[in-house]
Amino acid sequence: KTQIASLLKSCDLFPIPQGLKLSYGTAGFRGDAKLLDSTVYRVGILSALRSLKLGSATIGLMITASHNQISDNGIKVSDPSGGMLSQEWEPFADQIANAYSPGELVSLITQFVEKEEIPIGDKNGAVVWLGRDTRPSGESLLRAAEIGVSSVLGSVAIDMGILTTPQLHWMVRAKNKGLKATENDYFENLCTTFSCLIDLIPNNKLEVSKLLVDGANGVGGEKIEMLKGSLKNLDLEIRNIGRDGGVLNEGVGADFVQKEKVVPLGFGLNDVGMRCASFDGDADRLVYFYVPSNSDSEKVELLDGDKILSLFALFIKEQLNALEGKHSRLGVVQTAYANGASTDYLKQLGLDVAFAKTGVKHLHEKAAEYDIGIYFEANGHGTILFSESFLSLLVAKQKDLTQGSEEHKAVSRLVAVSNLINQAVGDALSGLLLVEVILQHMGWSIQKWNELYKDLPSRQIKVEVPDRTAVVTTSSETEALKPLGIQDAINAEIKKYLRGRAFIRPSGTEDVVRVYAEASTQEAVDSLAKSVAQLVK
Ligand code: NG1
Ligand code: ZN
Repeated sequence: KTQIASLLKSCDLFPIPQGLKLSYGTAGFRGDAKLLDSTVYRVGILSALRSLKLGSATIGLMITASHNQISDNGIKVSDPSGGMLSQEWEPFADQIANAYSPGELVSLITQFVEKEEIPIGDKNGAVVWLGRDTRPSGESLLRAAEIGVSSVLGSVAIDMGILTTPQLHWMVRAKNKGLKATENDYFENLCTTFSCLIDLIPNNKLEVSKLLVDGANGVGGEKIEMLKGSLKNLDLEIRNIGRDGGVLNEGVGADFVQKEKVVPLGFGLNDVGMRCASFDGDADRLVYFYVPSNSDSEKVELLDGDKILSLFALFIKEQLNALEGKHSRLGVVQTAYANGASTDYLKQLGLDVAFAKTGVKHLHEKAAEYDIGIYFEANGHGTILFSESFLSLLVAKQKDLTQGSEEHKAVSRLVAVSNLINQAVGDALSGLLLVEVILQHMGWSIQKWNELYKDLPSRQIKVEVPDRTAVVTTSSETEALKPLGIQDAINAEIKKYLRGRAFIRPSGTEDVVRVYAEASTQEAVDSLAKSVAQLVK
């Protein structure tokens, strides 16, 4: 009864806006920040319940809308493992986010608590760590989340301040493993493991050229700036840190560079040939690019998530090849948005290439099936997962082998990579450090790395439609089942083009239907994408 009274009281503070309809989607709830108080408050309640259900394990709650415009915001939940909220709880998240009256909300919660046998009022309460990106709306939304958490009896919400999404996931994971879990520990871990990998580079005499970083005017630029002084063998120049009037994600950031394939603001012809990296608004995506030397326009050569994946795969494979004994299972995971040329390249390397649905929760799950699973979305979100059992094997080997032997070095590199790279979720900071180490290891420039394979010309278009749920796809997302007949029409278009490929899919984060197309030339692919978009309209 006290619990119900507490919920009813706090619920009145956050009335749900008229007509609001939200879905947990590919990456939590997102929308216009002004409409999200009630949603964030309710997800606060959910995360407290999740913690109670899992024996008071620490849950993370991140307030961000990633690469979306600054006036948007959103919320996503990190499970104790540091991964995304278990998909089994998503329907409950949808229900409570959309519950219209306080009465309905409380009754949904009561039913769910009973069904899941969640121990409310036990000695140990819930623990929820809250983080937010640099959006101005973040602070008041964070307060709403705190009130949501605290309205579940005995629960504590801890404000961890402004963080990148992957930092919060990393901290939650570390905390639940009983490891050091502050932001400082996160930074320290990056520095030590990076330096360890640098020391393992064979005859490293390379003069390292400067790396230019586009911080998307968001939290990632700020954080890498804090790290900058402590990184040996890396010369960084960070732009778009969000001072000097730059606006978050506006003409800057990984999403912009990947979709438009032009330089972000603050970069231009003066930077010809330089190695550049771009983060998204919450620093869980990373892409690289350079301005080609023959350029007289804003166009860049893009090295996207697929190319980062290929670089990582090549390096990991090289280390695994140096190991004797047990055959290890290395797999890579992509989505339908992966460039066809990257898939061909990875297969030709002899790798096991698996496909997952869009959204990291799907890729992560698949990658966890391997000893080492590398996953990346083309947009630059990805990481490398090491299975617990394979990692213990490596650690044991590292102790047994003779120091200084090639095999010992290879094992040490793999162990260091497992510590450097964020095991919870894609992380632009740790991803950048790994790319930099590998390029130094190989002695490669960004241009040389880009030559691994040549992207097939591709085009992505967003189509605004009255109801995006009218598009229903197969589980692989590459064929549309509804509207009836549309797939036949798409197939007929594809047939007209050499190496043509195209598919449509409703976005899980924006109110649009996405069209993706590939073909042998840019003119061809633009025309293919356009005609498919016409079919959607
Ligand atoms: P949607 O809007 O569902 O396509 C987008 C990205 C996903 C993922 C999420 C979360 C594409 C095609 N889709 O999802 O890969 O990153 O945002 O940020 O890039
Ligand atoms: Zn993001």
